[in-house]
Amino acid sequence: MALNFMTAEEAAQMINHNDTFGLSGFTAPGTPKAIIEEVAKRAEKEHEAGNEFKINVFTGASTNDHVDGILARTNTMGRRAPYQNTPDLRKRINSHDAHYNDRHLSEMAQEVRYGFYGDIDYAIIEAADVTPDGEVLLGTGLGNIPTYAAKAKKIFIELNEALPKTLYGMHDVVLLQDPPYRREIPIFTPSDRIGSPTLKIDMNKVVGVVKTNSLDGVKPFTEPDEVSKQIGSNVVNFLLSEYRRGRLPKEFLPLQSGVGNVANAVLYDLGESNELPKFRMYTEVVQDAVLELMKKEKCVFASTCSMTFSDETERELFSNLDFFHDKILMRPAEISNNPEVIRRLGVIAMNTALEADIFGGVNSTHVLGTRMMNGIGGSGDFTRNAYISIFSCPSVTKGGLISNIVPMVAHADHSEHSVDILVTDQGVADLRGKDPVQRAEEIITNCAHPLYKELLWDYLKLGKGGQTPHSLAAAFAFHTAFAEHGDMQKTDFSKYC
Ligand code: 0RQ
Repeated sequence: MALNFMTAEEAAQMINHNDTFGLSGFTAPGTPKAIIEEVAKRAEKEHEAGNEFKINVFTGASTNDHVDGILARTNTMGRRAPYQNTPDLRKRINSHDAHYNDRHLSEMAQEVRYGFYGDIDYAIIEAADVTPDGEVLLGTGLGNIPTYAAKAKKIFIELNEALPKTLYGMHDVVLLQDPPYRREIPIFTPSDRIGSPTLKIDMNKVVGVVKTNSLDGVKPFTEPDEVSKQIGSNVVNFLLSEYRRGRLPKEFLPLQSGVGNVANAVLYDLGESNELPKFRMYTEVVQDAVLELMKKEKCVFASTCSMTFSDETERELFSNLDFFHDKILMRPAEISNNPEVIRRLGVIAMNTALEADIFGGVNSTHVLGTRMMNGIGGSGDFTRNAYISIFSCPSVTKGGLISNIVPMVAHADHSEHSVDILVTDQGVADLRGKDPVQRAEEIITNCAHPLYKELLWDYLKLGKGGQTPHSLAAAFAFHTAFAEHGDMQKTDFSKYC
């Protein structure tokens, strides 16, 4: 079948108010870059004419400014799932202009197939290549595109000429059967392939192909600050000590690492250690540090959903693809983040908290309990099923006005049942095998900032019994002190005694 080339503007003219899109990609990589931007421009005109015009967007994870940024600024985002991380969309979500359903990333595809999200009107697939009979070579991030392409009534392809066709062989495309027909996922080591190098689509559904030519626009990392470096070094020392004590197998175990500067710093530090063996990753994103570790032959393989490299690193990858080709395999989110596989492989999970409480609960999503930051992302998929689950965060933020160790988290994403290790710049709390009071002692001693230790000890004394001795009246005293005085150090527990 001949490909029907069109401009992004022509594609946008086909869209109606309240249409639902399933987009390829996971973070910026693999996310379409042209059509949605034109839809947003069209929406602006519709809004000026007094017409309602919004679209609903489902993805693999966060996107890029061509999607979440521009749709938020033009107030064109209706429903959104399962994850986002842009400041503009964050504002729309917190003001209820956009309806955001923050979901575990491993579950989104199956829930769309189960029909929980209604119909998908359009899938947009970013492709490096497409054959007339419907074999799509995907780009640098997959997300949930196998499901969106299968469920969508119509498909657009964004053929990105910046993507080399030599990416062929770096994808492992799978569409799971749903219960009661779901079978085991036969991945026994991160490099096991179970699917196809291309995505097969029904060409009868393809209504247009739009050419683009652009890299993903991921910004390079800034040099980690002293606090991030200290957290990174604490995580690495913890892993080393586990390894020396024989609590990790001598072959080591696959790593998952979240996104951001701390995660990147941890990986660089791991590369510096001569004691740790070569390792593999079973993760959802690989960042710049991973490519460096591969060059040093410290990281020998990464299974991921996306290659979230800065443009500079992406260029380096593309010009040395022969070297990296067999070291990275990209899979759909329901495989990269699959609980069954994570549990089987014994993944060591490293994620970031906004705040943690003295009993081990973690808040990763809601600033001061109410304002959405980004979303749970894949952190729950990995945390709940990991061999060891590590959370890290700075001990204080906003120059010490906020303690990230609090009496009770103001929003619970990960419960104490799933969190094994907490790391701050102050040190490491090992929560394994401890009861709630023992955990509190460990966390206050090792992770709390000196500015807040006494207050946290005072809180622990307030509880009137029970296995987890909270004082329900005072549990949010840190947060209310910040709301009233702009400083958690102004917490006054005397009124609760
Ligand atoms: O505010 O932007 O005004 O400076 O929150 O804080 O320390 O820069 O944190 O960028 O590492 O992100 C948890 C959000 C951490 C992220 C989170 C303020 C702080 C700052 C950001 P400013 P930092 P990071 C893999 C796995 C969930 C998803 C996930 C995240 C801003 O890691 O979204 O893990 N995780 N996915 O000042 C009030 C506190 C605060 C606070 C920090 N306790 N109270 N404000 N801040 N702590 C990826 C995928 O799934 C794709």
